Amino acid sequence: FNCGIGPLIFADQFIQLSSSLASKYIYGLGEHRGSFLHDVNWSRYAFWSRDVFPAENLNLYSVHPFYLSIEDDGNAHGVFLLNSNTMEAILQPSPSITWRTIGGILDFYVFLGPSPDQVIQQYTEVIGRTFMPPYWGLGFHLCRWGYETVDGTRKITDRMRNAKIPQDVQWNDIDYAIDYKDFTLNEKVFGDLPKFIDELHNNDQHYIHIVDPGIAADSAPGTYEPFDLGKKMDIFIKLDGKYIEGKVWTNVTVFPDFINPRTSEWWYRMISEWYKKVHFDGLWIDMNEPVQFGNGSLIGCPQSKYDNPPYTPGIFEGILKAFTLCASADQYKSKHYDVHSLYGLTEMKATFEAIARIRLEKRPFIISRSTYPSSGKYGGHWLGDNFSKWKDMWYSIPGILNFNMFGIPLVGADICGFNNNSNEALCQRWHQLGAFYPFSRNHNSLHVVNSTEKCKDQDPTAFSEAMQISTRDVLLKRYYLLPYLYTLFHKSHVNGTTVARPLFFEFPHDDYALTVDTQFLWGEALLISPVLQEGAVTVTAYFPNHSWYDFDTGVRVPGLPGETGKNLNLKTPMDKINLHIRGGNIIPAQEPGITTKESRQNKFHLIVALCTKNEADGELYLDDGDTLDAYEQELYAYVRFQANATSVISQIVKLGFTGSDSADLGLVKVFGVVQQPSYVSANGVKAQFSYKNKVLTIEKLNLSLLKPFTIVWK
Ligand SMILES: *[C@@H]1O[C@H](CO)[C@@H](O)[C@H](O)[C@H]1NC(C)=O
Ligand SMILES: *[C@@H]1O[C@H](CO)[C@@H](O)[C@H](O)[C@H]1NC(C)=O
Ligand SMILES: *[C@@H]1O[C@H](CO)[C@@H](O)[C@H](O)[C@H]1NC(C)=O
Ligand SMILES: *[C@@H]1O[C@H](CO)[C@@H](O)[C@H](O)[C@H]1NC(C)=O
Ligand SMILES: *[C@@H]1O[C@H](CO)[C@@H](O)[C@H](O)[C@H]1NC(C)=O
Ligand SMILES: *[C@@H]1O[C@H](CO)[C@@H](O)[C@H](O)[C@H]1NC(C)=O
Ligand SMILES: *[C@@H]1O[C@H](CO)[C@@H](O)[C@H](O)[C@H]1NC(C)=O
Ligand SMILES: *[C@@H]1O[C@H](CO)[C@@H](O)[C@H](O)[C@H]1NC(C)=O
Ligand SMILES: *[C@@H]1O[C@H](CO)[C@@H](O)[C@H](O)[C@H]1NC(C)=O
Ligand SMILES: CC(=O)N[C@H]1CO[C@H](CO)[C@@H](O)[C@@H]1O
Repeated sequence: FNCGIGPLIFADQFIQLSSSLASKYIYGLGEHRGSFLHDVNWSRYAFWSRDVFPAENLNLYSVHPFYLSIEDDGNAHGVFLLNSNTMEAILQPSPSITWRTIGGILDFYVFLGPSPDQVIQQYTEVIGRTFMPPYWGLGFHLCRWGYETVDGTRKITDRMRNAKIPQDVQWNDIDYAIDYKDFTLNEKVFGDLPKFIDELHNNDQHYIHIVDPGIAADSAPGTYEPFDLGKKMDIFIKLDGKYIEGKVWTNVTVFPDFINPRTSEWWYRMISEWYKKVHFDGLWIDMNEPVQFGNGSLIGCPQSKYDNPPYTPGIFEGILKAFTLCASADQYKSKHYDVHSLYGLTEMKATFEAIARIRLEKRPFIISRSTYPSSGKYGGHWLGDNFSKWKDMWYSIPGILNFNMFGIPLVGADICGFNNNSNEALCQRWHQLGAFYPFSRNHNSLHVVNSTEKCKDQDPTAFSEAMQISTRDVLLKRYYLLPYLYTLFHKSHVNGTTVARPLFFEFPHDDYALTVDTQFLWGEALLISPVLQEGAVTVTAYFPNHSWYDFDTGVRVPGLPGETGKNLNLKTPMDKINLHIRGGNIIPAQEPGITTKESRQNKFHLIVALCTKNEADGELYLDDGDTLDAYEQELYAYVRFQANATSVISQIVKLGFTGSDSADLGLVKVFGVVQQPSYVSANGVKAQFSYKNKVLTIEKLNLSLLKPFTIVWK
């Protein structure tokens, strides 16, 4: 971090600082769309939260002035500039970086790793660790804008259940409200919503709907409590002493100032009133860049040093007021100019606190479009309003990898794409990839862009039998792997480790791995190599120099480890996604049901993948899945597994949870057992087993994961 390469400029509304970069391998600087590895050939990344259809070179919904760099010796470090003003970072070929911000101070944090994942652990130690999602939140979510009625929604949920396709959560977009107003229920078409939510709950499913921050201000006094009470509590953003009025979904809209502590109380009161009627399980907060359809307000913005700064970083449309509020508007203790990009974060925090109070002692589940460093403490993110296009599907991988680095591991893109119509092949492939998004949701728009044509249904049951079978299989695979995913979220909650991560996080010395963004890992063990191209039935997948096994068959990837890593061509017919487990790991899994509740009654499995030294280990975190602070209150169990050439044993690290769900281990598969065993025992009792392709499968076990066990073969 050498700042001697250019002058420091520190003027009112203009601060510039340059530093050299350790290498041209630089990642992060969000939210921007593009390949995961940045190009240092004069690329400019602007920061100012903005609602716009994602495209290259645009400042998008979130702001994350953080980068991670891999040095020539494979060590990693991270740099975070804690500044919320409009900014830009310019990458230059020397290689170097220039930061320009038009406010605030230079508050830099440097994280020295040295491994990439340690950089993220150190970064999240500063900005806050991941919230622990409820177990059901890791199930499959389904949404669209345009179900139109409760029956329209119910029809799809029923169709999914009849097709036995896993689904934990049904969502609604803004269709449920009257004229898009928050906390109103359009009784004509959604009057039945409370009953529908009860039905979902009775089926062990959950319900989430959208809420926007803009509050309608054009109703007669006494007819719309969110505005009336907000006015009484004086919590809206002002300009020149009056509420700044804009247009969002309603013609006259005002904007709660979530930085003001009174606003959290108002928000809590609104949500808790609403909850008396609508028993949602989580909230989806959108439009919180914040969006205002126009320039600044209904009457524009004053001429001021804030609205017309001497220098404006390279943001979309080049003006601060575009599609949002005037920068000169007053928020609690500061100008919108300084805190614009914190709007989403502050709304997430207020929403988290409200839900924690309302759903007593249960975990809040929040997905937000706009985020800022620390947002991961309160919720997750989806990648915005993408198109139903193959390229957008690919871009979702850099997207989820970035947000894992930003401390927001609960992230995914809209499966099948949001805007425009999807098609069966794209949707089938996208479900295969989306089954491995940490946050897995299919969501669709109302209309085709710039048209009145309604978007075609894109839930799995809208397609052929073959597509449904393939989607069911891959979602069941996700559910099978949930104990592993949940354990990864626990690690993220406790230590800030990433959940989904790029290959180079595990292989930072491998130059080729530094460029891969068409594949990714869950934790350190599971490699996901999806089809991203139309018509393709093979995937060229990169395998770093290590032992790897096909997750389905247990067959070892040939020739590895060898001299170096290898690109291999994998056959990938329409109904397949390539999953590989890395030697040296033990993954806990559980026989899947079509809800997480059902899955949790089933037997656990362990998938053991021996490395070349014939060793493997892994962990399992278990709790009741929804108690707030289960870890902090020590209401959890933690089990460590170890294997070698002749045994798998467990060790109970913590036993604070014994719960009513299943903790029975029914099956253990060991990949890479070189010789056929003749005898297998579990806790000294003879066990049933089979052996094929160097895979030892030990079946019909009757072991509890909450007691130490020893499985031995010879
Ligand atoms: C950098 O970009 C310029 C202009 O687009 C181009 O001419 C040049 O070849 C690029 N250099 C590298 C190293 O890619
Ligand atoms: C919003 O304004 C439009 C155009 O002026 C008008 O047609 C519409 O009725 C207004 N909507 C409401 C709810 O007042
Ligand atoms: C916002 O202002 C810009 C620049 O003055 C102008 O080009 C644009 O049309 C305005 N947008 C709206 C919605 O008024
Ligand atoms: C979306 O669909 C419309 C109507 O078919 C088409 O005109 C438009 O180009 C599509 N947009 C994209 C980005 O594909
Ligand atoms: C929709 O139409 C507007 C106005 O004609 C145009 O500027 C915009 O690019 C179109 N959007 C898409 C995604 O086609
Ligand atoms: C967190 O990190 C510490 C220190 O490295 C380690 O001992 C502990 O096992 C980690 N906890 C989890 C849940 O991974
Ligand atoms: C690849 O792995 C093998 C076995 O661990 C090792 O002998 C070899 O040196 C590795 N190659 C490289 C380039 O690190
Ligand atoms: C494997 O682990 C078991 C249990 O810890 C131990 O008794 C045995 O000696 C180990 N075997 C080898 C080959 O290391
Ligand atoms: C499983 O084990 C439990 C206790 O360890 C025992 O009570 C039960 O009979 C066993 N079941 C079978 C099918 O072996
Ligand atoms: C699927 C997809 O295209 N995802 C992209 C959507 O847009 C966000 C914002 O740019 C990107 O981060 C995603 O990669």
